[in-house]
Amino acid sequence: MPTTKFDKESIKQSILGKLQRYNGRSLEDANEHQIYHAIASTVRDQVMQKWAEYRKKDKTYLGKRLYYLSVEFLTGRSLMCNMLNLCSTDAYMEAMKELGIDWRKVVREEPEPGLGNGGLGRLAACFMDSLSSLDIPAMGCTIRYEYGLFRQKLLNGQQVEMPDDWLENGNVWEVAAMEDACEVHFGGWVEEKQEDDKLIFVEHDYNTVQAVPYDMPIVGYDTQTVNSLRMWRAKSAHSMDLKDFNSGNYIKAMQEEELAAVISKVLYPEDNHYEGKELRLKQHYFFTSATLQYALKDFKRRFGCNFDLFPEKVTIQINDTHPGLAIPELMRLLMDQEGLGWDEASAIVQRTVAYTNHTVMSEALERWPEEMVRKLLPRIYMILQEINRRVCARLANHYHNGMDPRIAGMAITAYNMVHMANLCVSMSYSVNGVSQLHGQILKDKTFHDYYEIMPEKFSAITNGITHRRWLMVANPGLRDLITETIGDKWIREPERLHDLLPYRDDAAFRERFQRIKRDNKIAFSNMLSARQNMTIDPNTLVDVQAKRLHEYKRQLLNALHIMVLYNRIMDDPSFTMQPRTFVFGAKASPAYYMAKQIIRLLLAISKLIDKSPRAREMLQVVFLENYDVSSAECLIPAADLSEQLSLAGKEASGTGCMKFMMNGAVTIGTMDGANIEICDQVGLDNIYIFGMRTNTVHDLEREGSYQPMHIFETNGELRRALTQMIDGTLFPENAAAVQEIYHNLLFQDTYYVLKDFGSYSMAQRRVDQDYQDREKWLHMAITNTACSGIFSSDRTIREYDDKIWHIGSRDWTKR
Ligand code: 26Q
Repeated sequence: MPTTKFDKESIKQSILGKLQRYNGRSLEDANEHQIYHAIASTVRDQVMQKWAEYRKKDKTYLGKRLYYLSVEFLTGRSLMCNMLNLCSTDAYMEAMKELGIDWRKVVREEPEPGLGNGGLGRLAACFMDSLSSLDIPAMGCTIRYEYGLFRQKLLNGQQVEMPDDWLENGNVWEVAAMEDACEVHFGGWVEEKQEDDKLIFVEHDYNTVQAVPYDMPIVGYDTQTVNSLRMWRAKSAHSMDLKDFNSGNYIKAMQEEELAAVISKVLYPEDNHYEGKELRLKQHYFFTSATLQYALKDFKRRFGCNFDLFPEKVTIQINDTHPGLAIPELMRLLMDQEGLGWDEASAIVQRTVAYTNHTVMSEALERWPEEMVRKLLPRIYMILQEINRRVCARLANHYHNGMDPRIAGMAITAYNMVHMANLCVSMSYSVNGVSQLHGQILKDKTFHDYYEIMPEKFSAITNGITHRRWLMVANPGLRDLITETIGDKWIREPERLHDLLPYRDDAAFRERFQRIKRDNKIAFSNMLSARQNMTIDPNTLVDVQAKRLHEYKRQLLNALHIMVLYNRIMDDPSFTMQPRTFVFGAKASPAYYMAKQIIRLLLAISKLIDKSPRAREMLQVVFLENYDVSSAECLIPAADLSEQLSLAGKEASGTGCMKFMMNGAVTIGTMDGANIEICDQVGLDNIYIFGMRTNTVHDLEREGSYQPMHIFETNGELRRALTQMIDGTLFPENAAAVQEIYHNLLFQDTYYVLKDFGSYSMAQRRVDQDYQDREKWLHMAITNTACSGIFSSDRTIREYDDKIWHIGSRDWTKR
């Protein structure tokens, strides 16, 4: 098959042709959505051609494959990244220009697949981009949620959730793979019977759900690889037939369809928080089981029943514990379907599954009531019990004491709960943390007892972000400046961004760097004006905190600091400061009351400042509605200051911090997660570090004697800002609106906001002074971009491959 050409002229013809064929329209009377669809379909043709070529070669591939299982993939829009990775951006840009199409308007028409909450889901998406770009054969596996993360509206000073019907107008980037549809079973009971000296297990009376995969192509940057992101959709296993219809079972059949389809209906909006909902357990088992059935089928196609080879040919990386049922499910398939014994099956699993932990917050640790698991997944439950029995027996043996108190903490089932993290640690061959500090905390605290027994399993691999989306696509101005300055080698080897370091002192380079930042602020302001009817002043310092709303991330530190600035301005007519625009982007989980209260507080602060012309000269607070991947791509390149305020020891890594840094924002942050490594890269002169260190926090937590009231009593500025939450200053109509925040901070302050406030406020003073020294600030900003290469997810994926997977890049010269 000849390769179709995708030069400017053929692109133009293709776009016009598609408009005519799909819509019966010429360009002049097509709307933006129709034009988007025509362009996306043209790009899609090119992707499909590559995909077909890749698949053909992949059929004969006999090496190892990665399955990356994650309950979330926050991919963001695909159009621009696909153009980039196909190396067609220039041709498309010229074609669009000649057709008089404004690409910025077209891009906006693509619905964003919001199939994730935050960091964990976005990490999975960055990993897919890097895997394909490094020619590593991999499949991402997840759920095709009909509704992604809710759309956030701000109404009457509060967050309101709306459904995210992202599939409403179809999805150009997916293809159903009916040939790989399979069945997943729930409920029923298990018969144990003897068959030729062998105990076998037969499942009865279960409910069947059909799992249908939809594949999304993941194109590598200038490579031949097109991996797939496989999204499983649940539907009823029984198709309705005429008999049902006539016998009055039509309604029943419809109800069955509804019951099955609900499994892939909606993404749970909880981030870093666990709730033991049965439907969620169903979701986890549903996509894990479907994925493993497929992995086994593909293995058998390649190697028959030679299961000894399985761990050499398949690696299953589980993104947190959510797909942890892969462990008992693989055992079930190997034993009940393939006839292997327990020991063989268990040995295979323990050489195949690798686990990444993403949080040390106890409220996020996944635990399921045993009774729920037993009822919903009876065979899986039996296997879990047997795993538990063997693990505990081994521990008893190890401690020479069956009653050792450590055993209960390490057991898979204890106190009527199934403890997923313990299952994953005990049965995986690798357990990794997502930053150096986090990896250390896993060893010292979270999984300390396991670490003592099996230290070789543990590692720390610092997260990364794809510099293709987060720099090349999101910030074309900076991308071009970099390439003009140091050539284009940095694209394949992002650590070469270091070559920019000497240009920190080059006046012409600085000037252009500053100009690009300013243009990005204007572009952000334009987006704001279109979306929320607001603008920002591009001459101000743009100070951004954008991430999920959570108490441990301490948006409250930022809020209190803004109130302190407001009071200084209002109290002292001679007070001046560098004018600042504070931007917040954050969704709160709908059931997380405190988080929603904090949004109310931020909106009230914004309103208070807007009312005062004097304060508005120096301050503006913007709450960006519905923060998502697309708005992040516009916001992050506009930022001067990146707020990373988590309590030390709580943010496993953070990845937003890396995106800001790469785009030339300077970080103000605690010694937590990846901030520490950013600090290692840029040095203390190019970052604002404040607050307690992890060991101090841990000491305070142990002592339990922290009294935030003492700080309230001694710090007047802070006391005033806190009091304004409840004295009618912020909420004139309802002074008690956010009183829980006030009380919490004064009497509890679980995340030591008051404790760290003084240090934060001092760091902010330095920011204010330094920003006014333009040369100094630019020097810092450029240093941040120049040192950000190590945070490319290409480095992260190489590390996973070297330390955990051992797959290697595909060598396209061999079969
Ligand atoms: C728990 C139990 C049952 C069901 C769901 C959950 C659940 C869901 C989402 C638990 C946690 C999450 C999300 C976690 C998350 O996003 N963690 C972030 O992961 C990033 C990538 O490694 C890190 O950079 C962040 O520090 C971490 O907070």
